[in-house]
Amino acid sequence: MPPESSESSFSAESYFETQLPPPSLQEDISEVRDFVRKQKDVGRKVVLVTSGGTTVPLELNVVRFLDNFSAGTRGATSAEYFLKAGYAVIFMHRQFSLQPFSRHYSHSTNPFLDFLEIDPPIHQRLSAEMLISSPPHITVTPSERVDLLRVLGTYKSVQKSGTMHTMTFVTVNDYLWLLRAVSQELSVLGRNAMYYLAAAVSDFFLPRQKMSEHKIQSGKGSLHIEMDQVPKILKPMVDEWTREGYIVSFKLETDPELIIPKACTALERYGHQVVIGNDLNHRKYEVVFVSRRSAFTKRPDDDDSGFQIHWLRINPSSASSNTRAVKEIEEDIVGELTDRHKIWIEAASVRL
Ligand code: PAZ
Repeated sequence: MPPESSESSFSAESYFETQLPPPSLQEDISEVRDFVRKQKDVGRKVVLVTSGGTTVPLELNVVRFLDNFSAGTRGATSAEYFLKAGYAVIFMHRQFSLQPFSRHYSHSTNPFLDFLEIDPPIHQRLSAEMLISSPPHITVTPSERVDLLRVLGTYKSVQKSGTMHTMTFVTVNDYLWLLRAVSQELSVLGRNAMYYLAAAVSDFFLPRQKMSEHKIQSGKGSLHIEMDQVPKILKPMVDEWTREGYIVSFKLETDPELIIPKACTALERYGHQVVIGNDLNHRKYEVVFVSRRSAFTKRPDDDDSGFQIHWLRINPSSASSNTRAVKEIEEDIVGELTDRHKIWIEAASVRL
């Protein structure tokens, strides 16, 4: 039997009334405001990409916390494809999770020290004197140069154009406060804003009023913690925080049978534009787009249900978890979304 969960005692409103904002919130907001204004001035579309997992602290002076599996691959990879498609990107990610561009040289899968060479080769420790008097050159292993130049070149040009703004969260509380604030700032762009919510956000949390101030002590047998449900923020996001933005949420399941029904329920309940469903073990090569059917998004293969179901698949053997994957499914996800977003923007002018 799955564990039972009781009704959430927090609405989004009561959550923000009772839980404290992260200390840097005001600073973060003013940086985002500046970034959004610059993009608005040049008429660039902006996407907020959320990425990585959230923690749930168990103590106020936090020693222990719950976490989840997400490395931030989906978000970091998608951000690169959005930039390539001409969007400006607000990359809101879990601290230390993967980031666009540097993800190609992740310390665990492709450590950059492994393809740097000392020229001329030196096989001993370099003394401080040598480093100052005749420092050797550092070169890149020839077989790695093309890839590195491609990544580095794009990274530098994104930096120069100022089209990516990065911000970090750690806890689910940081995430919720930031998401609300960034959404409100982005709402000035109306339909030119997209929200791509790929972060793996905890469904449960411990309100600060129920947290122990200090490290939870052992010695009293097993530990029982009752968590509250994190408020469903997609509803206020659609109704209050954003104005006509294009909102894409993700639904992760481990039981594939649940993906489409749960995506449909979410669309009915919250009224946003797309749910992208994915199964934990197949997420690198298979996702499903679920959306409400409309005259603007109708496809020839649609059935008569109120929902449009569209699978995106790539060859599993080309979608290795290695950073040198031949093909990344995020390229197709972003391609599909940017097409849909364009139709969404054009639909507004048709209605006028
Ligand atoms: O970060 P990652 O690439 O390892 O995983 C991506 C993902 C599975 C977290 C994302 O595709 C997703 O489904 N996010 C939403 C998860 C959820 O809260 O249902």
